[in-house]
Amino acid sequence: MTIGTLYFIGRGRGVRDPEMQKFYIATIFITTIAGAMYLLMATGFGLTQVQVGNQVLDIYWARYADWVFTTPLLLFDLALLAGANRNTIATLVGLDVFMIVTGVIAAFESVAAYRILWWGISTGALLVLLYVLVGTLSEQANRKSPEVARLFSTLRNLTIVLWLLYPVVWILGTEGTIGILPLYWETAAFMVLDLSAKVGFGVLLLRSRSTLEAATKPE
Ligand code: RET
Repeated sequence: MTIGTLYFIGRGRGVRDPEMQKFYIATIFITTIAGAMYLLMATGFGLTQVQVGNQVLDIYWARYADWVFTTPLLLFDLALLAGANRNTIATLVGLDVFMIVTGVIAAFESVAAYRILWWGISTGALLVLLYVLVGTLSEQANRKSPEVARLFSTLRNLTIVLWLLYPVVWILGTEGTIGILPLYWETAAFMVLDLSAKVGFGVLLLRSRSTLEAATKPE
């Protein structure tokens, strides 16, 4: 995450246009926040325990602290690229924060059945969010130049695939209480997802300055 941050700072050097700077600011914050939250998890502070029946679950709460800030920033990047209006951005960010907060409730709930219930509510919000991404936001992106529309659809598809895997890892992992995926493998899976959804996403987004320039120009 830190290497990603430094790389994004490097890419952003010399960008003077305030509209274009938004992409760099958002993307740099994404990996900076994630780096800090991973440090928190590595040093043990980001971990807590929740008792569910006679099971004690290890919950990395720092994950949620990361996601509640970084996922809106990722959506902001996508919305900026698509040239979305404020209402669309507010809808996406609102759904996203709702998804993460209900995910937090799922993680801290001590009745196993209610954990699954909140997981379902959170997953429902994710599906609606992805629907807005595929519908409204894609429509807006298609009004942009072909290169912008192409970059948008690449990043949108990456987002759809990766984001859908989070609830799957969660329910199969320790949080889901079925324990198909032990904590070690769950942690590894989230790490790969986080790196791809943040650093991979950022590398693709900030790869071409001319595409970002085209995205910030009015249609
Ligand atoms: C939780 C659990 C409850 C159900 C759902 C979840 C979704 C999480 C998502 C996280 C995305 C994180 C990203 C991080 C940074 O790159 C909270 C796991 C639906 C979609 C993209």
